[in-house]
Amino acid sequence: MTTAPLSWEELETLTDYQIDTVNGLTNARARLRLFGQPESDVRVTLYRDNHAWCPYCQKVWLWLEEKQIPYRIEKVTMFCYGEKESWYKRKVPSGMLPAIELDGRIIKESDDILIALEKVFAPLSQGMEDYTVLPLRQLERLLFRAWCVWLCSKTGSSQQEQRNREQFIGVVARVEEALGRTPSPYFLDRFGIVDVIFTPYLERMNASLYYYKGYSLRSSQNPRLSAWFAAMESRPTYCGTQSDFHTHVHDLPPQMGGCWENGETQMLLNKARVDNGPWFGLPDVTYPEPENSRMEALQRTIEHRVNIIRVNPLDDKLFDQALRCALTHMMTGEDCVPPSGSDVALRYLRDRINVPRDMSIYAAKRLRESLEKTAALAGDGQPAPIPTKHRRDQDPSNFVNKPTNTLPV
Ligand SMILES: N[C@@H](CCC(=O)N[C@@H](CS)C(=O)NCC(=O)O)C(=O)O
Repeated sequence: MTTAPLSWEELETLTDYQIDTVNGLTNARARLRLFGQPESDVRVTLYRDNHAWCPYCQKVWLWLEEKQIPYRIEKVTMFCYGEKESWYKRKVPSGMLPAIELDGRIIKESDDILIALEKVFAPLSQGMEDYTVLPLRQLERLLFRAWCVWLCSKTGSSQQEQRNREQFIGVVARVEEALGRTPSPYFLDRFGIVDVIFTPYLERMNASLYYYKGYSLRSSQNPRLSAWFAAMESRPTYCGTQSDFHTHVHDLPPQMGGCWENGETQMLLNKARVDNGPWFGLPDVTYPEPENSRMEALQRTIEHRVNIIRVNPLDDKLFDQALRCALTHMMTGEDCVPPSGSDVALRYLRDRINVPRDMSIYAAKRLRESLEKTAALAGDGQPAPIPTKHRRDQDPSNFVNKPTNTLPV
Protein backbone atom coordinates (compact mmCIF):
# COMPACT_ATOMS: atom_id res chain seq x y z
CA MET A 1 0.00 0.00 0.00
CA THR A 2 1.17 3.55 -0.62
CA THR A 3 0.34 6.54 1.50
CA ALA A 4 0.80 10.33 1.49
CA PRO A 5 3.64 11.79 3.59
CA LEU A 6 2.72 12.81 7.11
CA SER A 7 3.24 16.45 8.05
CA TRP A 8 5.95 17.39 10.55
CA GLU A 9 3.21 18.07 13.11
CA GLU A 10 1.77 14.57 12.55
CA LEU A 11 5.21 12.98 12.74
CA GLU A 12 5.92 14.79 16.02
CA THR A 13 2.95 13.02 17.62
CA LEU A 14 4.52 9.63 16.86
CA THR A 15 7.53 9.96 19.13
CA ASP A 16 7.99 10.61 22.81
CA TYR A 17 11.66 9.61 22.81
CA GLN A 18 13.69 11.53 25.39
CA ILE A 19 16.82 10.84 27.39
CA ASP A 20 18.42 12.43 30.40
CA THR A 21 21.79 13.32 28.91
CA VAL A 22 23.23 14.43 32.26
CA ASN A 23 22.23 11.70 34.70
CA GLY A 24 20.89 8.98 32.39
CA LEU A 25 22.71 6.30 30.41
CA THR A 26 25.92 6.94 28.48
CA ASN A 27 25.16 9.02 25.41
CA ALA A 28 27.03 10.95 22.73
CA ARG A 29 25.01 14.15 23.11
CA ALA A 30 25.94 15.04 26.70
CA ARG A 31 27.95 18.16 27.48
CA LEU A 32 27.82 17.43 31.20
CA ARG A 33 27.68 14.12 33.06
CA LEU A 34 26.83 14.08 36.75
CA PHE A 35 25.64 10.54 37.62
CA GLY A 36 23.37 12.05 40.28
CA GLN A 37 26.16 14.10 41.87
CA PRO A 38 26.16 17.90 42.28
CA GLU A 39 27.71 20.01 39.52
CA SER A 40 30.09 21.49 42.09
CA ASP A 41 31.79 18.05 42.20
CA VAL A 42 32.99 18.34 38.58
CA ARG A 43 36.79 18.35 38.40
CA VAL A 44 37.29 17.00 34.88
CA THR A 45 36.63 18.33 31.36
CA LEU A 46 37.04 15.87 28.50
CA TYR A 47 37.97 17.36 25.12
CA ARG A 48 36.87 14.94 22.43
CA ASP A 49 35.99 15.10 18.75
CA ASN A 50 32.56 16.26 17.58
CA HIS A 51 31.68 13.10 15.71
CA ALA A 52 32.93 10.52 18.25
CA TRP A 53 35.29 9.11 15.59
CA CYS A 54 38.51 9.38 17.61
CA PRO A 55 39.41 5.98 19.13
CA TYR A 56 41.64 7.43 21.84
CA CYS A 57 38.78 9.68 22.95
CA GLN A 58 36.47 6.65 23.21
CA LYS A 59 38.94 5.00 25.60
CA VAL A 60 38.89 7.94 28.05
CA TRP A 61 35.15 8.47 27.58
CA LEU A 62 34.41 4.83 28.46
CA TRP A 63 36.66 4.97 31.52
CA LEU A 64 34.91 8.08 32.89
CA GLU A 65 31.51 6.50 32.28
CA GLU A 66 32.47 3.22 33.96
CA LYS A 67 33.86 5.05 36.96
CA GLN A 68 30.91 7.50 37.01
CA ILE A 69 33.21 10.48 37.50
CA PRO A 70 31.27 13.74 37.03
CA TYR A 71 32.71 15.56 34.00
CA ARG A 72 32.10 18.15 31.31
CA ILE A 73 32.51 17.46 27.61
CA GLU A 74 33.86 19.99 25.10
CA LYS A 75 33.69 18.92 21.47
CA VAL A 76 36.52 19.79 19.09
CA THR A 77 36.80 19.55 15.30
CA MET A 78 39.25 17.06 13.79
CA PHE A 79 41.51 18.22 10.94
CA CYS A 80 39.95 15.74 8.51
CA TYR A 81 36.51 17.32 8.69
CA GLY A 82 37.02 21.00 9.48
CA GLU A 83 39.05 23.73 11.10
CA LYS A 84 40.45 23.23 14.59
CA GLU A 85 39.00 25.73 17.08
CA SER A 86 41.50 28.44 18.03
CA TRP A 87 40.48 28.25 21.72
CA TYR A 88 41.51 24.58 21.67
CA LYS A 89 44.86 25.31 19.97
CA ARG A 90 45.61 27.77 22.76
CA LYS A 91 45.13 24.94 25.28
CA VAL A 92 46.69 22.16 23.16
CA PRO A 93 48.89 23.68 20.42
CA SER A 94 49.15 20.42 18.44
CA GLY A 95 45.34 20.23 18.29
CA MET A 96 45.52 16.52 19.16
CA LEU A 97 42.67 14.75 20.90
CA PRO A 98 41.81 13.64 23.48
CA ALA A 99 42.87 15.96 26.29
CA ILE A 100 41.44 16.51 29.72
CA GLU A 101 41.52 19.38 32.13
CA LEU A 102 41.81 17.97 35.65
CA ASP A 103 41.60 20.53 38.45
CA GLY A 104 42.68 23.16 35.90
CA ARG A 105 45.68 21.16 34.56
CA ILE A 106 45.72 20.09 30.89
CA ILE A 107 46.77 16.48 30.29
CA LYS A 108 47.28 14.99 26.81
CA GLU A 109 47.93 11.45 25.46
CA SER A 110 45.20 8.96 26.30
CA ASP A 111 47.42 6.64 28.36
CA ASP A 112 48.82 9.54 30.40
CA ILE A 113 45.27 10.78 30.89
CA LEU A 114 44.15 7.41 32.25
CA ILE A 115 47.15 7.19 34.57
CA ALA A 116 46.47 10.71 35.88
CA LEU A 117 42.78 9.91 36.39
CA GLU A 118 43.67 6.70 38.25
CA LYS A 119 45.88 8.65 40.65
CA VAL A 120 43.00 10.94 41.59
CA PHE A 121 39.94 8.67 41.33
CA ALA A 122 41.49 5.16 41.81
CA PRO A 123 41.87 2.54 39.09
CA LEU A 124 39.08 0.74 37.30
CA SER A 125 39.83 -2.74 38.69
CA GLN A 126 43.57 -3.10 37.96
CA GLY A 127 45.67 -0.01 37.22
CA MET A 128 47.30 0.88 33.89
CA GLU A 129 50.72 -0.14 35.21
CA ASP A 130 49.69 -3.31 37.02
CA TYR A 131 51.87 -6.33 36.11
CA THR A 132 48.78 -8.20 34.80
CA VAL A 133 47.80 -5.25 32.60
CA LEU A 134 51.12 -4.25 30.99
CA PRO A 135 51.57 -7.36 28.78
CA LEU A 136 47.98 -7.06 27.57
CA ARG A 137 48.50 -3.40 26.72
CA GLN A 138 51.50 -4.51 24.64
CA LEU A 139 49.37 -7.16 22.94
CA GLU A 140 46.81 -4.50 22.03
CA ARG A 141 49.54 -2.43 20.33
CA LEU A 142 50.81 -5.52 18.49
CA LEU A 143 47.30 -6.21 17.19
CA PHE A 144 46.91 -2.54 16.25
CA ARG A 145 50.15 -2.60 14.21
CA ALA A 146 49.23 -5.83 12.39
CA TRP A 147 45.81 -4.34 11.56
CA CYS A 148 47.37 -1.11 10.22
CA VAL A 149 49.76 -3.08 8.01
CA TRP A 150 46.96 -5.21 6.57
CA LEU A 151 44.36 -2.45 6.19
CA CYS A 152 46.50 0.47 5.13
CA SER A 153 49.27 -0.99 2.92
CA LYS A 154 48.63 -0.79 -0.77
CA THR A 155 50.04 -4.24 -1.55
CA GLY A 156 51.35 -4.86 -5.03
CA SER A 157 50.87 -8.63 -4.87
CA SER A 158 48.35 -11.13 -3.56
CA GLN A 159 51.21 -12.92 -1.73
CA GLN A 160 51.94 -9.77 0.27
CA GLU A 161 48.21 -9.31 0.97
CA GLN A 162 48.11 -12.94 2.17
CA ARG A 163 51.17 -12.42 4.41
CA ASN A 164 49.58 -9.33 5.98
CA ARG A 165 46.37 -11.24 6.57
CA GLU A 166 48.21 -14.18 8.16
CA GLN A 167 50.24 -11.87 10.37
CA PHE A 168 47.04 -10.24 11.66
CA ILE A 169 45.29 -13.59 12.18
CA GLY A 170 48.37 -14.80 14.09
CA VAL A 171 48.03 -11.92 16.57
CA VAL A 172 44.27 -12.54 16.81
CA ALA A 173 45.11 -16.10 17.91
CA ARG A 174 47.21 -14.63 20.73
CA VAL A 175 44.30 -12.40 21.75
CA GLU A 176 41.98 -15.44 21.75
CA GLU A 177 44.48 -17.24 23.93
CA ALA A 178 44.71 -14.28 26.33
CA LEU A 179 40.92 -14.11 26.61
CA GLY A 180 40.87 -17.84 27.41
CA ARG A 181 43.12 -17.46 30.46
CA THR A 182 40.24 -16.54 32.77
CA PRO A 183 36.71 -17.97 32.95
CA SER A 184 35.22 -14.47 32.51
CA PRO A 185 34.45 -13.21 28.97
CA TYR A 186 36.76 -10.26 29.69
CA PHE A 187 40.55 -10.10 29.52
CA LEU A 188 41.03 -10.50 33.28
CA ASP A 189 38.83 -11.97 36.04
CA ARG A 190 36.30 -9.19 35.65
CA PHE A 191 35.69 -6.18 33.43
CA GLY A 192 38.47 -3.60 33.76
CA ILE A 193 41.04 -1.33 32.21
CA VAL A 194 42.29 -3.90 29.68
CA ASP A 195 38.81 -4.16 28.17
CA VAL A 196 38.63 -0.37 27.95
CA ILE A 197 41.98 -0.28 26.15
CA PHE A 198 41.04 -2.95 23.61
CA THR A 199 37.57 -1.53 22.89
CA PRO A 200 38.14 1.28 20.37
CA TYR A 201 40.34 -0.63 17.96
CA LEU A 202 38.59 -4.01 18.22
CA GLU A 203 35.41 -2.18 17.23
CA ARG A 204 37.20 -0.49 14.30
CA MET A 205 38.98 -3.71 13.24
CA ASN A 206 35.68 -5.58 13.19
CA ALA A 207 34.12 -2.95 10.90
CA SER A 208 37.03 -2.21 8.58
CA LEU A 209 38.20 -5.76 7.94
CA TYR A 210 34.65 -6.89 7.17
CA TYR A 211 34.30 -4.11 4.60
CA TYR A 212 37.78 -3.78 3.09
CA LYS A 213 39.00 -7.38 3.39
CA GLY A 214 35.91 -9.62 3.65
CA TYR A 215 37.14 -10.87 7.04
CA SER A 216 34.87 -11.28 10.09
CA LEU A 217 36.62 -10.74 13.40
CA ARG A 218 33.39 -11.27 15.29
CA SER A 219 32.60 -14.78 14.07
CA SER A 220 32.69 -18.43 15.13
CA GLN A 221 36.37 -18.51 14.04
CA ASN A 222 37.10 -16.32 17.06
CA PRO A 223 34.74 -17.58 19.77
CA ARG A 224 36.36 -15.74 22.67
CA LEU A 225 36.43 -12.42 20.85
CA SER A 226 32.78 -12.97 19.92
CA ALA A 227 31.96 -13.61 23.60
CA TRP A 228 33.98 -10.51 24.54
CA PHE A 229 31.99 -8.31 22.13
CA ALA A 230 28.72 -9.75 23.50
CA ALA A 231 29.85 -9.11 27.09
CA MET A 232 30.77 -5.53 26.18
CA GLU A 233 27.31 -5.08 24.67
CA SER A 234 25.79 -6.06 28.03
CA ARG A 235 27.26 -2.81 29.41
CA PRO A 236 25.15 0.34 28.78
CA THR A 237 28.37 2.36 29.07
CA TYR A 238 29.85 0.64 26.04
CA CYS A 239 26.57 0.71 24.09
CA GLY A 240 26.42 4.49 24.53
CA THR A 241 29.80 4.86 22.82
CA GLN A 242 29.34 2.06 20.26
CA SER A 243 29.48 2.87 16.57
CA ASP A 244 28.34 0.85 13.56
CA PHE A 245 30.02 -0.57 10.46
CA HIS A 246 28.78 2.13 8.09
CA THR A 247 30.08 4.99 10.25
CA HIS A 248 33.50 3.43 10.86
CA VAL A 249 34.30 2.27 7.34
CA HIS A 250 33.76 5.80 6.10
CA ASP A 251 35.36 7.66 9.02
CA LEU A 252 38.57 5.62 8.98
CA PRO A 253 40.11 6.35 5.53
CA PRO A 254 41.00 10.02 6.15
CA GLN A 255 42.17 9.24 9.69
CA MET A 256 44.32 6.29 8.62
CA GLY A 257 45.65 7.78 5.36
CA GLY A 258 43.66 5.25 3.28
CA CYS A 259 42.15 1.78 3.67
CA TRP A 260 42.73 -0.70 0.86
CA GLU A 261 40.13 -3.07 -0.54
CA ASN A 262 41.39 -6.52 -1.54
CA GLY A 263 38.68 -6.97 -4.21
CA GLU A 264 37.85 -10.55 -3.15
CA THR A 265 34.31 -11.88 -3.67
CA GLN A 266 33.41 -11.86 0.04
CA MET A 267 34.79 -8.35 0.43
CA LEU A 268 32.68 -7.06 -2.47
CA LEU A 269 29.55 -8.66 -0.98
CA ASN A 270 30.27 -7.21 2.46
CA LYS A 271 30.97 -3.75 1.05
CA ALA A 272 27.69 -3.72 -0.90
CA ARG A 273 25.79 -4.77 2.21
CA VAL A 274 27.32 -2.12 4.50
CA ASP A 275 26.74 0.61 1.91
CA ASN A 276 23.31 -0.37 0.57
CA GLY A 277 21.83 -2.67 3.21
CA PRO A 278 20.21 -4.71 4.52
CA TRP A 279 21.81 -3.37 7.70
CA PHE A 280 19.95 -5.63 10.11
CA GLY A 281 21.96 -8.76 10.85
CA LEU A 282 25.41 -7.25 10.20
CA PRO A 283 27.90 -8.37 12.86
CA ASP A 284 28.27 -4.84 14.25
CA VAL A 285 25.73 -5.51 17.00
CA THR A 286 24.11 -8.60 18.49
CA TYR A 287 21.99 -7.40 21.41
CA PRO A 288 18.26 -7.27 20.61
CA GLU A 289 16.80 -4.13 19.07
CA PRO A 290 15.18 -1.81 21.66
CA GLU A 291 11.46 -1.22 21.14
CA ASN A 292 11.87 2.54 20.73
CA SER A 293 14.55 2.60 18.01
CA ARG A 294 12.18 4.04 15.37
CA MET A 295 11.01 6.72 17.83
CA GLU A 296 14.63 7.62 18.54
CA ALA A 297 15.43 7.94 14.83
CA LEU A 298 12.32 10.06 14.28
CA GLN A 299 12.95 12.34 17.24
CA ARG A 300 16.58 12.95 16.25
CA THR A 301 15.63 13.69 12.64
CA ILE A 302 12.87 16.09 13.67
CA GLU A 303 15.28 17.87 16.03
CA HIS A 304 17.81 18.52 13.25
CA ARG A 305 15.53 18.65 10.24
CA VAL A 306 16.24 22.23 9.23
CA ASN A 307 19.98 21.66 8.95
CA ILE A 308 19.51 18.20 7.43
CA ILE A 309 17.34 19.72 4.70
CA ARG A 310 19.59 22.76 4.21
CA VAL A 311 22.82 20.79 3.68
CA ASN A 312 21.17 18.30 1.33
CA PRO A 313 21.99 18.92 -2.35
CA LEU A 314 18.30 18.75 -3.39
CA ASP A 315 15.97 21.78 -3.36
CA ASP A 316 14.74 22.33 0.21
CA LYS A 317 11.02 21.94 -0.48
CA LEU A 318 11.47 18.75 -2.46
CA PHE A 319 13.78 17.22 0.10
CA ASP A 320 11.46 18.21 2.94
CA GLN A 321 8.76 16.12 1.26
CA ALA A 322 11.10 13.24 0.42
CA LEU A 323 12.36 13.10 4.00
CA ARG A 324 8.82 13.06 5.38
CA CYS A 325 8.08 10.16 3.00
CA ALA A 326 10.98 8.16 4.43
CA LEU A 327 9.94 8.96 8.01
CA THR A 328 6.33 8.06 7.21
CA HIS A 329 7.56 4.70 5.91
CA MET A 330 9.67 4.18 9.02
CA MET A 331 6.75 4.85 11.37
CA THR A 332 3.85 3.24 9.47
CA GLY A 333 5.54 0.54 7.39
CA GLU A 334 3.71 1.84 4.33
CA ASP A 335 5.41 2.89 1.12
CA CYS A 336 5.31 6.62 0.52
CA VAL A 337 6.40 7.66 -2.96
CA PRO A 338 8.83 10.61 -2.80
CA PRO A 339 9.09 13.38 -5.42
CA SER A 340 10.76 12.23 -8.61
CA GLY A 341 14.48 12.94 -8.63
CA SER A 342 14.81 12.65 -4.83
CA ASP A 343 16.45 9.18 -4.87
CA VAL A 344 20.02 10.54 -4.84
CA ALA A 345 19.18 13.05 -2.10
CA LEU A 346 17.65 10.39 0.17
CA ARG A 347 20.74 8.21 -0.29
CA TYR A 348 22.96 11.23 0.41
CA LEU A 349 21.41 11.37 3.89
CA ARG A 350 21.50 7.57 4.25
CA ASP A 351 25.29 7.82 3.81
CA ARG A 352 25.71 10.53 6.45
CA ILE A 353 23.96 9.15 9.51
CA ASN A 354 26.64 8.80 12.17
CA VAL A 355 26.50 6.37 15.10
CA PRO A 356 26.61 7.22 17.99
CA ARG A 357 26.83 10.97 17.19
CA ASP A 358 23.34 11.23 15.69
CA MET A 359 21.55 8.24 17.16
CA SER A 360 22.19 4.76 18.47
CA ILE A 361 22.95 1.75 16.31
CA TYR A 362 19.47 0.29 15.77
CA ALA A 363 17.83 3.69 15.28
CA ALA A 364 20.35 4.34 12.49
CA LYS A 365 19.60 0.99 10.88
CA ARG A 366 15.85 1.79 10.90
CA LEU A 367 16.40 5.22 9.38
CA ARG A 368 18.85 3.99 6.74
CA GLU A 369 16.44 1.22 5.80
CA SER A 370 13.53 3.62 5.28
CA LEU A 371 15.67 6.14 3.40
CA GLU A 372 16.85 3.37 1.06
CA LYS A 373 13.39 1.80 0.56
CA THR A 374 11.86 5.21 -0.12
CA ALA A 375 14.70 6.21 -2.47
CA ALA A 376 14.18 2.98 -4.42
CA LEU A 377 10.60 4.09 -5.18
CA ALA A 378 12.04 7.12 -7.00
CA GLY A 379 14.98 5.50 -8.76
CA ASP A 380 18.37 3.85 -8.48
CA GLY A 381 20.52 7.00 -8.58
CA GLN A 382 23.50 6.99 -6.24
CA PRO A 383 25.15 10.09 -4.76
CA ALA A 384 28.83 10.82 -5.41
CA PRO A 385 31.03 8.45 -3.38
CA ILE A 386 31.79 9.49 0.21
CA PRO A 387 35.18 11.27 0.18
CA THR A 388 38.12 9.25 1.47
CA LYS A 389 40.86 11.87 1.78
CA HIS A 390 38.85 14.21 4.01
CA ARG A 391 35.33 14.40 5.41
CA ARG A 392 34.63 18.10 5.05
CA ASP A 393 31.11 17.09 4.00
CA GLN A 394 30.75 16.53 7.77
CA ASP A 395 32.15 19.90 8.86
CA PRO A 396 30.29 20.63 12.12
CA SER A 397 30.33 24.37 11.40
CA ASN A 398 27.57 23.66 8.83
CA PHE A 399 25.35 22.30 11.56
CA VAL A 400 25.82 24.62 14.54
CA ASN A 401 24.36 28.00 15.41
CA LYS A 402 21.74 27.65 12.75
CA PRO A 403 18.01 27.71 13.55
CA THR A 404 16.77 24.19 14.24
CA ASN A 405 13.08 24.66 14.86
CA THR A 406 11.66 26.33 11.80
CA LEU A 407 10.38 24.66 8.69
CA PRO A 408 11.71 25.67 5.28
CA VAL A 409 9.40 28.06 3.48
N1 LIG B 1 48.95 8.95 21.21
C1 LIG B 1 47.78 9.79 21.20
C2 LIG B 1 47.12 9.66 19.85
C3 LIG B 1 45.98 10.62 19.69
C4 LIG B 1 45.55 10.80 18.25
O1 LIG B 1 46.15 10.23 17.31
N2 LIG B 1 44.55 11.62 18.06
C5 LIG B 1 44.08 11.96 16.74
C6 LIG B 1 42.64 11.56 16.57
S1 LIG B 1 42.39 9.84 16.66
C7 LIG B 1 44.09 13.47 16.58
O2 LIG B 1 43.78 14.20 17.50
N3 LIG B 1 44.44 13.98 15.40
C8 LIG B 1 44.29 15.39 15.13
C9 LIG B 1 43.00 15.63 14.40
O3 LIG B 1 42.55 14.71 13.72
O4 LIG B 1 42.45 16.71 14.50
C10 LIG B 1 46.85 9.39 22.34
O5 LIG B 1 46.91 8.22 22.76
O6 LIG B 1 46.11 10.23 22.83
